[in-house]
Amino acid sequence: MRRTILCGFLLAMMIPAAASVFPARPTSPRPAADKSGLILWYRTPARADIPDEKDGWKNDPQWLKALPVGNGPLGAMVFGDVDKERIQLNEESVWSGGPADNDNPDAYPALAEIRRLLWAGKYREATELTNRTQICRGPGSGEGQGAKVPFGCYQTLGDLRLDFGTAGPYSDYRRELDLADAIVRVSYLRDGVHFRREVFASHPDNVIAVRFEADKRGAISFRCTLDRPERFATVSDGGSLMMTGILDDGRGGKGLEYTARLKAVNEGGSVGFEGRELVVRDADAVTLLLSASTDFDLSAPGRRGREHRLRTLKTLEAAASKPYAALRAAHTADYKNLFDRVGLDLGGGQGADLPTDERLAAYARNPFDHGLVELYFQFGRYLLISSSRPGSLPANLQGRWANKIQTPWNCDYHTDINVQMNYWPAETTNLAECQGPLTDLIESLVVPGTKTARTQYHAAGWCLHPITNVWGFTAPGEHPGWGLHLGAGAWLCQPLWEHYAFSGDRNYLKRIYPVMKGSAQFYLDWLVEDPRTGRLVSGPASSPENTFRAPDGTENQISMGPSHDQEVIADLFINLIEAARALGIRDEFVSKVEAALLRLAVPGIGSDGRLMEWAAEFPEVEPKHRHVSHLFALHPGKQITIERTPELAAAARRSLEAREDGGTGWSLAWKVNFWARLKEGDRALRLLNNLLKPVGLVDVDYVNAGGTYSNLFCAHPPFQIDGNFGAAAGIAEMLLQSQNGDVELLPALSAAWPDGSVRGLCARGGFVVNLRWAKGALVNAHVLSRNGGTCRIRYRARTTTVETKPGAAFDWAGR
Ligand code: FUC
Repeated sequence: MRRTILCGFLLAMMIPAAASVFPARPTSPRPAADKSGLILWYRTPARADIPDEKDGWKNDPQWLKALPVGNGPLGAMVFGDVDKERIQLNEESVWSGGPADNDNPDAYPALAEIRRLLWAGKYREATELTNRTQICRGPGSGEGQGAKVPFGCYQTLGDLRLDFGTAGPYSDYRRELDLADAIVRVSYLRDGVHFRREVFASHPDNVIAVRFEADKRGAISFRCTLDRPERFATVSDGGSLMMTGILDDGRGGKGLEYTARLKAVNEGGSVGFEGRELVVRDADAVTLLLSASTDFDLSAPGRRGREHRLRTLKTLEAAASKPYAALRAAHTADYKNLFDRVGLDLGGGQGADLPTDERLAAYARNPFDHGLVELYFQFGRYLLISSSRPGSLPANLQGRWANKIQTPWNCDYHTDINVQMNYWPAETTNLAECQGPLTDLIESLVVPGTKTARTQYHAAGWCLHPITNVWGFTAPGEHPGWGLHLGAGAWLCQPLWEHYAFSGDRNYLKRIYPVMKGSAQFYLDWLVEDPRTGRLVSGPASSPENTFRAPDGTENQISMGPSHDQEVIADLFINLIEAARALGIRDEFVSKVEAALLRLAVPGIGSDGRLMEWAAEFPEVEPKHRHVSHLFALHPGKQITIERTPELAAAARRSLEAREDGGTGWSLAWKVNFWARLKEGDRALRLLNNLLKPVGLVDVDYVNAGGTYSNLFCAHPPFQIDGNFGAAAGIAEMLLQSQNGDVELLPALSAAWPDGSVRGLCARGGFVVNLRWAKGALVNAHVLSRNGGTCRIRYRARTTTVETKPGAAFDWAGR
């Protein structure tokens, strides 16, 4: 059985205006969505004296207790130990490897035969040929162990280690991460003296600042140094410590160079250097400042050449010339400008009295501490602000925080769900600027992706597969089962379009239109006509990363026209047509895309009522597989909706039921969003609660044990940040949706949150929405229109249309 999923979306719906729209008072009162209790806090330190594993996938229990700070390019994990502090450091471009040519010219000559075999039902033969030909040339990602091959690996910058030379008892210990000002604080009492530390990563000054204070003069003494698990030398250099090194280029040669510099600014006492240690004696207060960089340059040929030695020195000197209070004030003002745009109140409160690790455990027993959901939501926003700023690299698999040399999956950019999910909250939770690095990365893929498209597939335009890195890797992976995801390019174009849909920024649209066009160009060449149906299909292709049992008995991933590819390509084509319309482009190319869109094969509904994952009803080998790629059109796509494609929405629901409510961290987060799109708030919350399940720090059950570590990092496991971002987006999606062309209020409010408010969520069309609800029903919506234009606003079955002026707001009570 087949249903068309496309026409519904293409029809613009006009719904007549209704009454009860009030212009807002000039200064609308803020709903009570401003919480002071946005704090992660703990009664014990993360221990600094237990070494991490240098490589691999095992969790490091102490590191997962530490607390993250970041400013975009720089990140740090603060342990807060008392006698020996450890601050593990990251810089965005500390990547081993280098540019490589992995495109495989053997791919194209085999394509036609693979397609023929697949259509003839000869899956075994097709797979054998695919496995031999549709893969990258050379070592590729090193099967996820890329540290020593050219693909490379995102790595730790190293550690700032402090030794206070103390021992013995202390009391009144507390460490916290305050999301309100993005500062980690540590305090304790020893021998009658109160010691306090503060750590933050300043975006305006591009340094990490570590402040030590005590309520007794001359009480602060320590020795500190910078080190790294490998490839480093630390020396004192004109009043600062300098750690330098050269990373592995994966070919036995010299990779990126890095520099990290540390300076101490003391009040009282003295600062000196002994060997590779910086020594502070008897100070009243001290500020340590750290700057770091590599010679990586995304826009340079070979992606290298940025001056970093002098730049890090200048950055450090500039920061050191400012009083600590000024540095701190600049940091908080800059951070708050982003963070304070959104407030969420789900009626939580009491739980904040418990340390966060205990709170998480208590929530698993009794999930009524809605303040924890507020905290988790805002923590997601905090992490995005901290790992992705204009001009930085995008947030990778661990955001910015990674403590190893060989990090899991190379801590790269996976493009078959993970990097996209990282950016789901950017638009809806009012952090659109933080999306900038993703746009830059995608643009940087066009040149290498054009070569890949040409070499592998003799196709125009650009393409990529399920992984990329900072070096512009666009070839397939080492095995087609996971590595032949050609839907990635279309999927990456979606956040580009969405940025325009939310902002209405035509200059941005002009900038990214060629990127979308290049991707569409590729698919026009790549799609082939299915001889049985006459429809256009993608293939050979996998449905990321799921396996089916083929009619010939083989366990297989490769087929023609899996639903996921068909859906992402449809999404791209639809968005491209809209983009062309918005830019007034009417040319032959757009006509070709329109014609291809109408010929695209669309997902079917199986005999069991589920949305089909493949073009045929293959049984899955792993029915609860973590990827749910064939539901892309439900979320983050928009082609399946309850209103316009009710049968497909019902089929998607069946598929979700069959996948059940478990999964890895990001899989659970995705399911929160799916259920929100199906407008089932309680089910969405159930998934969120599964994600908030505390996860042990030691054992890694990589497949099906997603949850949350005590520092609120998402457990894939191991730690992977996409679930943090996906869940933050999912919570927003429960409260506001706009993919349907209207601004829908409280579409998936859970009965567990009867009273609450949210401030500052964003809807497509440039609308910023504040909501208040009570007893499960909307009390008031306050909508600010950034760009003017028509706002069709909706609550349950009620809809009204408001013509807005730029900068003006209106109130609506849903009646
Ligand atoms: C994809 C997923 C895995 C993991 C990895 C980084 O391969 O299937 O679960 O998230 O990316």
